[in-house]
Amino acid sequence: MSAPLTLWRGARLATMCPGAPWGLVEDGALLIEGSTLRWVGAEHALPAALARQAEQDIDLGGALVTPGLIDCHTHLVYGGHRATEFELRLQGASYDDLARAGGGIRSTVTATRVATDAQLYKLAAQRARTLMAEGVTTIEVKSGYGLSAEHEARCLRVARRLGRELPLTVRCTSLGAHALPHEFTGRPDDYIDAVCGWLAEQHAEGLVDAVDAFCEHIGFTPQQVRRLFETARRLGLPVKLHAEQLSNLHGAALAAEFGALSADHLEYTDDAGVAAMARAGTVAVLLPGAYYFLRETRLPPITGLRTQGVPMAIASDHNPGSSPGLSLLLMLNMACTLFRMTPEEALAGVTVHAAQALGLGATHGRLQAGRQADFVVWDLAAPNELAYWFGRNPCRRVVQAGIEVGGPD
Ligand code: DI6
Ligand code: FE
Repeated sequence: MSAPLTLWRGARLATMCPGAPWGLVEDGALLIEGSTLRWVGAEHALPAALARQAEQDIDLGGALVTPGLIDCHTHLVYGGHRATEFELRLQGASYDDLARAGGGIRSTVTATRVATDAQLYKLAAQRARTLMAEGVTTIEVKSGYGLSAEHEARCLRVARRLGRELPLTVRCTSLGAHALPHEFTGRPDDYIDAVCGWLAEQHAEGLVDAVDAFCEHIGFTPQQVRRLFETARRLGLPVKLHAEQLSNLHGAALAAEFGALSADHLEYTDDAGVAAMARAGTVAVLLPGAYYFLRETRLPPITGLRTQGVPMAIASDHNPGSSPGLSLLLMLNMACTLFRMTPEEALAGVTVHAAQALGLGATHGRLQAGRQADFVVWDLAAPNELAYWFGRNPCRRVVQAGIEVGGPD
């Protein structure tokens, strides 16, 4: 027996499908069957036979509807916070100095290791719900604050549990190569060997959708990242990389060489890195929250990415050190004001391109028949308003996998 059909109509649809700016459809209708979009288009074109099958008919009175938003780069699972480091940075300490002095990521590792599974889950679920209240229906969650076999697996299990218990699609990324834990001081190559070993175990337990690393002078060298990526390749796992956030180690080109889903940050990426990403079809994930919070002044190569046709995604990078924000809509605004992206590019960055960055490019990120029925009804008339307002939540209703999950709490 087929699932009951629900008709949502009277919508201004920003489908994000090619053909028209924003894929805009006026007087649009969406027909939902189970968790899937059965039909999407202008209401007058909806076949009468299909319309008759709808058990429920919901008129949206002209409201804007977009695909569910996708936050494709977050570090949601951690204990503690770093407000004191924030104060130290305001007094002149640099992010790198704090990291080298044993603070930074490693101080969050200490706080994460002492937290119980229940505490980690509660904190991560609260953060996820804050994102969801603004229309987020899919997130990526990285490990990277456990940095031991036991604690990395614990963080990944918490991430998986979010996907089981919340109305949210969750993709889990293993980021053991985030920083060198104190047990391995002076032995980064041994640490990478250990991370490669854990990866196989995490994968066998079904905890990993992708593998990430922090390629940086305060993280890991391209040679170390290469070894990790070779292990990921042997396990059949896709890769992505924190590349060129603070300096240019040619990480974007390395990621592209491995056919990475995405290379993220990219403030210091050069033309050769952009060209390599374009050839490989690697998505550029831009993180204006980290750029803002670290008071970075060097812009990612937006013009080069645009002219070379590299898809650009936008994400929160939510983490306690460089981007403690939990508003994806604010990231849209910052992508426009700080990075000079267009509002349409910004929305594509949290829908169609974010889906691609998670390997969900065929099923998520657009309002199109056959895709998962994830969409948001906004208290807005035009799609460019999404990037315009900030500090206000215009999310009115959210449907995830065909089920209405509510709007803001
Ligand atoms: N880059 C980032 O922006 C986060 N991780 C990374 O590799 C920051 C992590 C932190 O400071 O806790
Ligand atoms: Fe990050």
